Amino acid sequence: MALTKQEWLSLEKEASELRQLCLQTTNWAGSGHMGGSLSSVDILTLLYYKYMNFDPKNCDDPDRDRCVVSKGHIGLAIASLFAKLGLIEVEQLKTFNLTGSKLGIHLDSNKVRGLDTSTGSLGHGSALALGITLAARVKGKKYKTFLLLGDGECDEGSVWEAAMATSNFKATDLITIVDRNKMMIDGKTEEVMQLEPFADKWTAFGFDVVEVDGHNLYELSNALEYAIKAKEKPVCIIANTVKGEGISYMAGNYKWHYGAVDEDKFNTGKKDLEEYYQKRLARVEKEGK
Ligand SMILES: Cc1ncc(C[n+]2csc(CCOP(=O)(O)OP(=O)(O)O)c2C)c(N)n1
Repeated sequence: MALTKQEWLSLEKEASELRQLCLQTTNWAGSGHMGGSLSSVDILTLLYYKYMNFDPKNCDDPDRDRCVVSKGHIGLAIASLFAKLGLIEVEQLKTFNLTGSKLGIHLDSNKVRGLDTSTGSLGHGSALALGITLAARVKGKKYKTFLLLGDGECDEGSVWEAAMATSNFKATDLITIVDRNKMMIDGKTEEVMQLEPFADKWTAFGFDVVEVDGHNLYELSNALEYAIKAKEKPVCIIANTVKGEGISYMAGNYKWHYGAVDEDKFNTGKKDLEEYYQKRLARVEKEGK
C-alpha cells in the first residue's frame, strides 16, 4: 500500500533527524563520509523504519530481515541510524572513528549489535547478501535480505558475479538497491568508469529493474513494495540520488565523499538541513494523500 500522508510525514521526520545526526557525528569525529551517507539516508530510513521486519529490542531474532550495506564506508550513517533506533548510545557516537572505539569508520558486526555484516571493502556485500538469502532457503526461514550498493562500487567485478548468481538462483527474497548518486571517491562515475547503460546491465543479468528518485520517499516506497512482492525475477532498484543531498556546499560535489566539518561548516550544514527538511515537508503537504 502506498505511503499515507501521515506515514510520509513521520518518515520525513526520521530522515531529517538522521541527516542532522550524521552531520553532528562528523563534527564530533572531525571528519566522515558525509556525501555517500546523505545520498543513502532516505533509503536507510524506509528500510529500517518501514519495510524491514526488524525490532531493535529483539535484533538477535534469527527470523528478522537482514540488511547488507555493501557501501560500508557509510558507517557514519549506520551508526547514527542505530543510535536513533536505540541500538547504541548517542553518547557513543562521540567516539566514532576514534582509536579504541567500537565504532570504526567501517563498522564491525562483531562490535555493533543488529549489524548484519562488516563491510568497507567494496564489492563484497553482494555475495554476502546472496549467501544470507540462500541460507534462508536452506533453513526454511522467511526473512528477506536488502542489499545497498554504491554505484561506483559496481566497478567491482564481484558485484556482477553475485548478480549473475542471484538471478540464476531466482533469489527474489534478495532486494538490491543501488544508490545511483553518479559519483564516487574521486569523480563522476561516468568519467572514471562508464556505467551506462546501467539499467540495461542489470536487466541483462536477469533483474527486473525499477528506477526511482531516491530522495522521494513516496516513489522509493512504491518501488520497495513492488520488489518485496516480486517472485518472478529479483528486483534491482536504481535510486537516483545526489551525493551530499541537503547541504548546500556538499550536494553534487564529489569532494565531499569524505571531509572535515569545522564549526562554521557545521552551523551552515545544520541550517541547510533544516531548510531542506522544510522544503520536503511542503512537498508532502502538496502531494501526500
Ligand atoms: C575494494 C575497495 N577499493 C577501494 C575502496 C576505497 N573507496 C571507498 S569509497 C569509494 C568510492 C565508492 O563509490 P560509491 O560506491 O559510488 O560510493 P558513494 O558515492 O555512494 O559514497 C572507494 C573507491 C574501498 N573501500 N574498497
